[in-house]
Amino acid sequence: MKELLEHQLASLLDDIKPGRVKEAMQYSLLAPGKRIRPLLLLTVLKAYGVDFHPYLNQAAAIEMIHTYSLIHDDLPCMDNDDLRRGRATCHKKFDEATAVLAGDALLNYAFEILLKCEIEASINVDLAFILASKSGQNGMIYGQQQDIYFENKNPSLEELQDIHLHKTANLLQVPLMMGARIADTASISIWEEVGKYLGFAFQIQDDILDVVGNSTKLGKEIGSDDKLNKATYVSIIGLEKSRKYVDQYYRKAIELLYGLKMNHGVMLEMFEDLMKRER
Ligand code: GRG
Repeated sequence: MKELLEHQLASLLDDIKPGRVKEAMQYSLLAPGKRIRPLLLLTVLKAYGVDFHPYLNQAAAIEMIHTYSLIHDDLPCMDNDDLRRGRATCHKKFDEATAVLAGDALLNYAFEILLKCEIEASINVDLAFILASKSGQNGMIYGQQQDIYFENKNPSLEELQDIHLHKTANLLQVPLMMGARIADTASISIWEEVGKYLGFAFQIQDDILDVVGNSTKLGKEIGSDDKLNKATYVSIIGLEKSRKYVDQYYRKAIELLYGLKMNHGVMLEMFEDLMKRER
């Protein structure tokens, strides 16, 4: 599944006009990311017994939006990071203008690809709507805004959770909701809920790894939250309680999965990998 996706990501960029922006798009998109979001879509389809092969472009579109967000998040005007996915960040490898444009280009190209897919038009529109709304100013971008706003401040756990919902969970909800729209439309809101808890767990795990993780395995510098004076679950309630929250949120997501008519084992396998993640 992952190899097919990697191949699709690379070949989709063949059609881009040559130049530094294309090189930067290739550099960041084809870097060794975990591909969690696109694999979640393909895994949901598999769990419902739907052939995932016709949906590789939808999966690739989600990864493009995710990669654009990482490129912009690393810029000096945001988190100012030097390392991402084990490599120099896009603006370090190229320059800031090229990195901004590569992010913008991936954002637009994601929708080009999605809208060109030859599937039923009403499903296509719904998939594009899910991706646009969850990654826009009512979703991921709002989360980024709040994340920046709360630097050097002391947010409450509720405020922190609101950041996590938008910055992280919203884009993890996308593949689950897209998969549901394709395979089991009536369950979209349950999958949205699954994505919310998955996102909460995933972000707290990320904050834990930023303190106790291994920079080589993670492919990025650790201690970045501390450097930017960002409050996290770990800084507010400590490591042990944060680990309990991770466990609790994964459990809530998994409980919801059992209420759905599909092959639970396929989905659980992926969730178990995520629970054990070290990067
Ligand atoms: C629109 C100007 C503009 C910026 C958008 C929203 C945003 C910038 C950035 C958010 C990026 C971010 C750090 C989100 C938190 C979620 C998270 C833990 C991302 C890392 O995801 P992984 O671990 O990364 O799946 P890989 O590299 O494996 O894909």
